[in-house]
Amino acid sequence: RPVVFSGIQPTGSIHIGNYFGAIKQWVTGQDDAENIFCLVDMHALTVPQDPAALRAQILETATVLLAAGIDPAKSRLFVQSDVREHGELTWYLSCVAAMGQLGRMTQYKEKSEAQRGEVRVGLFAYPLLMAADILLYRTTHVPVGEDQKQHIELTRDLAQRFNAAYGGVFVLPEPAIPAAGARIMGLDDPTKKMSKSVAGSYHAIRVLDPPEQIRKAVMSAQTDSGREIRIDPARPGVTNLLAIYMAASGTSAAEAEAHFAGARGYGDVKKELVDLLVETLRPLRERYAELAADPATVHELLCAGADAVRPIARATADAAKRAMGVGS
Ligand code: AQP
Repeated sequence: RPVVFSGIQPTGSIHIGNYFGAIKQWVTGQDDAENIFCLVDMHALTVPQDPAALRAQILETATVLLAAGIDPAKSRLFVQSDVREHGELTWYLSCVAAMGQLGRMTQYKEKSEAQRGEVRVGLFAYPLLMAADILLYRTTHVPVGEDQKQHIELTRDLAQRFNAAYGGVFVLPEPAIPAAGARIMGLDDPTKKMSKSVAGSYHAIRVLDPPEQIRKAVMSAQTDSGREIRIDPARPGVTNLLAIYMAASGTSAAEAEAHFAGARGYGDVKKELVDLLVETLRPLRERYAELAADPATVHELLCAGADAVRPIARATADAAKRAMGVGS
C-alpha cells in the first residue's frame, strides 16, 4: 500500500495556492493510501516567528485541514515537533549531505536573500529536515506543488547516498505533482508565487477570507495588456486568473479558454472567478467555524495523530542509528 506524506508550514493563513496545489489532492487521495499529514512547525522556525502567533497558527492550520476534509479516521494528522525523531534523523542526514547540494536549492537562494545579513543555519539545513520528515515514514509518494519538486529530488539523493554507504534503510519517495492548480501566483504580482508569508491584503486569497475580501482581491488582481483571454506565458496576469479558474472549476486549459471565448475583457473573468471562489470555499469556511468553536477537540486529534505515527518514526530512526554504528 502506498504511503503518502505531506507537510504544511503554519507560517500564515492558508491560501488558495496551498489549497488547490496541495490540500485538495490530500483530501481526495485519502482512500487510496496510508496518509500522514504533518504541520511542520520546526520548518516554520527557519524564518523569524512570533511564538504566540505561531502557536495560534498551528491550531488554525490544523483546523483548516480538518475543515477541508482531512479525516482523522483515514489519515494521520500531527505536529512535527511532537515527534522528536524528526530532529534526530535530520542530524544523521546532515552527516551524509554535501554543503553544495543544499546551496543549490532555489527556495534557499530566494529566502536567504530576504534574510540578508543574517542567514540562519536552519534555513540552509531546511531540506534535510524535510527529507527526514519524508524518510521517517517509509513514504512512497509526496504530493506537492511544483515549487517543492527540487526538495523531493534532494530527498531521493540523500536516501540513495545513505543506502549506498550504510545499507538499505530508506525507501525512495516519488513526487506526485497535480496537473491542475500546480502553481498559483500572487494576485498583486503574477510573476511571484502566492505565499502565506507575503504581506499585503491583495497578494493572496486565503481560504477563510470572507466573500467581500475575495471580491476585492480578485478585482484588484494585476492584469496585462491585450484583451484576449488565453494562457500565454508572456501575459502572466491573465494566465494566473485562468489557472485559478481551472483549479476551482476542475476544467482543462482548452475548456477554460473556450469558456471565456466570449468574454469582453478581464472584468468578466474576474467577476465569474469571485463567484466561483466564494462558492467553492463556502463549505470549508462553514465547517471551520464549527470546528474552531471547540479547539480542545482539535488539540486531542493532533495528540492522537502524533501517538499513532511515533512508533513508525522510532523504528526508522533506530534502523538508521544501527546502520551508522551509533548508540549503545
Ligand atoms: N502558490 C502556490 N501554488 C501551488 N501550490 C503551492 N504551495 C504553496 N504555495 C503554492 C504548496 O502548498 C503546500 C504547503 O506549502 P508549505 O506551507 O509547506 O510552504 P510553501 O510552499 O513555502 O508555502 P507558502 O504559502 O509560500 O508559505 P511561506 O510563505 O511560508 O513560504 C506545498 O505542497 C506547496 O507546494
